[in-house]
Amino acid sequence: MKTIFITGATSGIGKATAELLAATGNRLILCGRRQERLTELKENLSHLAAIHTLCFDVRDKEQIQSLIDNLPEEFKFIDILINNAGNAYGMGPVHEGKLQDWENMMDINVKGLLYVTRAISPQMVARKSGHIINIASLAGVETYANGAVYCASKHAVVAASEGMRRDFNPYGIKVSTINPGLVETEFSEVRFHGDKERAKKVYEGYMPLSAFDVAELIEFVVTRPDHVNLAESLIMCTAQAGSTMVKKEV
Ligand code: NDP
Ligand code: 8X3
Repeated sequence: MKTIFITGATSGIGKATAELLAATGNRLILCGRRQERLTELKENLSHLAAIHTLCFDVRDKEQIQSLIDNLPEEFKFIDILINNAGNAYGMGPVHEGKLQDWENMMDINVKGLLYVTRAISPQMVARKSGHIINIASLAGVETYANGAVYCASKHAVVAASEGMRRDFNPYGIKVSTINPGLVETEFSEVRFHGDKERAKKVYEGYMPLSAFDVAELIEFVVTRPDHVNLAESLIMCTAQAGSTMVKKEV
């Protein structure tokens, strides 16, 4: 049994991962900003696994440190950190970009991931074991027009993960990056500021990945033997061949 800390567990990829990893009897620390969803998750999964929930914003570095420092005894030693919380905000050319959208993406996707990692990694270093999985994106591997800042934030996650793999190498800590292509979650709804119709269109005419498809890959990555690190994985639906190449039925 492993103690697994998942950020962004209230929706999409993080939620599906929590459900899958609970089913195999792990001890889970599930995080997000929406308390009602965390409560519901705990109610639904507690018969499968020990669940602790933490309601916080990954931008709040002081609160993160204090929550990690004050975890209940049973959940104190974190074996696996899944840095999944993140979103895109807005879509458009840089010269029309909304600064608040840019702040959100950089502060959540990049700095938030780093704050959580900074708070948890020292205990892994001290124990000389641990596994950090960073959810980046296909957008961390290639760029597309109207997505410059989201792509930049995910390229930063890929680069930070490579750096972490080097920093943690002396301590036997694994760092894995997972780069999904199009996954149907609440992602596009958040990107389009709550416009459900526009969000729905992103996934029309082809079968995108589901959150469960990505969760299965995450489960595979975290269950490899100690000497195996699946360092980087790219997962796309069959219809997708690149960020802007999707075969759609008309
Ligand atoms: P969802 O919008 O469904 O889920 C995002 C999760 O992140 C939610 O649980 C949300 O919880 C959490 N989150 C967002 N902002 C914060 C914050 N400031 N503090 C704490 N938690 C936060 O999207 P996905 O499941 O699709 O996205 C998960 C990850 O996968 C993201 O990093 C995304 O960039 C990445 N990804 C998504 C792809 C896609 O096509 N869907 C493709 C490639 C990568 P709450 O609102 O409760 O805080
Ligand atoms: C999310 C996938 O294509 O919207 O990372 O950038 S995409």
